[in-house]
Amino acid sequence: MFGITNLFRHDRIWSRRPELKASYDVVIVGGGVHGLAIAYELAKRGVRKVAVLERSYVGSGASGRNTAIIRSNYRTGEGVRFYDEAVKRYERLSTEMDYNVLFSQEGHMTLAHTESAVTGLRVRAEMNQVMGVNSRVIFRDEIQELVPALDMSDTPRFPVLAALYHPPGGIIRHDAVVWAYARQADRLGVEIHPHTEVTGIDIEKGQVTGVRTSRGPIKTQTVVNATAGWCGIIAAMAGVKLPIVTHPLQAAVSESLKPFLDKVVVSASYHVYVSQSDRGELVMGQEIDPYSSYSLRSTLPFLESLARHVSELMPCVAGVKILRQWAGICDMTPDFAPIMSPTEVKGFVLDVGWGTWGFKAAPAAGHRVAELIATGKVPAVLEPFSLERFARNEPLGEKAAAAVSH
Ligand code: PYC
Repeated sequence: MFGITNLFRHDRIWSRRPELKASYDVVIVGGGVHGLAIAYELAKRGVRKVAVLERSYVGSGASGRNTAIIRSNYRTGEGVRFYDEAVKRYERLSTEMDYNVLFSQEGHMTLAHTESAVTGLRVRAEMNQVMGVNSRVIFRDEIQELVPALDMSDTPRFPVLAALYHPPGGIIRHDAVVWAYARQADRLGVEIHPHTEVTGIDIEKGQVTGVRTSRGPIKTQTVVNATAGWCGIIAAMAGVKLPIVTHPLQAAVSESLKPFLDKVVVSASYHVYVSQSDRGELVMGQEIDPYSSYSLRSTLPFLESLARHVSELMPCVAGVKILRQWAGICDMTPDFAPIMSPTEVKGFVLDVGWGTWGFKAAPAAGHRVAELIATGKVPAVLEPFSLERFARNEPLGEKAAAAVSH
C-alpha cells in the first residue's frame, strides 16, 4: 500500500487471509470486535493456534454499525462492575495497541422528563457511586450549561427535569478499535479468515470436535460463538438453544456541523440519543425496531420519527440535513444483559446476546472470555452472565439502563 508518493510505504494492517489449517486450538466464530478481542487476549496468554472466522469482511456486522458510545452507568451492580472494567480498558487501549482509537471521554447524559424517571436516575446514580463509578444526578441549570443546545423552556412536550451525568462516558472510533485488535491479534499469530462461513459444528459425546466451513472442515476442541445478529443460528448448530430474539436497530448521521455538542445526550421519553462525532456529524438513533427481523434495511418511518424527536429535544438542529442512515441487527436477551458462558456442550463457549450494548464491552469481554477458555474457570465477574440464569429464573434486570429504553 502506498501514500500519494511511494516514499511512504505502509504494510498491510494485518496479514492476507491464509489457507485454512486442518486444526486449531480455538476457533472463534465472528470477526467483529468481540471475536478479535478474545483472539488477541488468548494469544497474549500464549494460546497460539487461534483462528477467527468471519463470513464477510472484518468488522462488517455490529462492530461497524454501532454508534460507538462508551459508558458504565448501568443499573445493576453486576452490570456496572463489568462495564466499568471495559471503560478502564478502553482508557488504556490506544497505548496498549499503539493505535489511536480516538476515545473522547466527553461525558454521557441521560435525561429525565418525568418524576418517575428522576427516581430511576437516582437509583442508578446510587448504584454507580457505590461501585466507584463517576455518575450523579444534575438539574436544569447545570444541564443547560453543559448542553446549551437543549430546549430547556417549559414549552416542549416533555420538559427536561434532571439528568444522570456520567463524565467518563463518551464516544470512540469503532473502526479504529476493530483494526487495532485485528492488527495486534495478527502480530501475535492469530489467523484471521474473512469470507469464511461456518456451516456446521461437529460434536461427539457432548464435546466439540470440529467446525465445518465454506472453505472446508477444521478440527478443534473449542469453538467460541462471538457473533452478533446470528448467534442463535450458530448456537443451534451446536444444539444449544438461546433465549434470544433478533431485532433491527437503525441509526443516522447528519451533515458536518461546527462543534456545538460535546456530550452524548440520551432521552428515553423522546426515545432518541444524539452525539457529535469528531467529523462534526450528529450521530443519532432510537430504540430497536419493534418487530423481530434479520433485515439490514433502513426505513423512512425511522427517519421521520428520529427527525421529529431530535428536533423537539434540540430545536436548533431542525434544519440540518441527514447524510446517511443504516441498520444493524441486535440479539436481545430477556433481561437486556449479555451471555458470556460455557454451555452444556463441552468446548462450546458463548459471548453473545449483546443487543444494543455490545461495542462498549469488548475489551472486558475479550479479556474475561479468554480467561474462561485458558483457565477452564468462569471468572467471578462473568458469573452473573451465565446462560443458566434464565433456566434458574434469575434475570439481571438491566433493561432500564441499556440503550435508550426506559
Ligand atoms: O448502550 O449507550 C448505549 C447505546 C446507545 C445506542 C445503542 N446503545
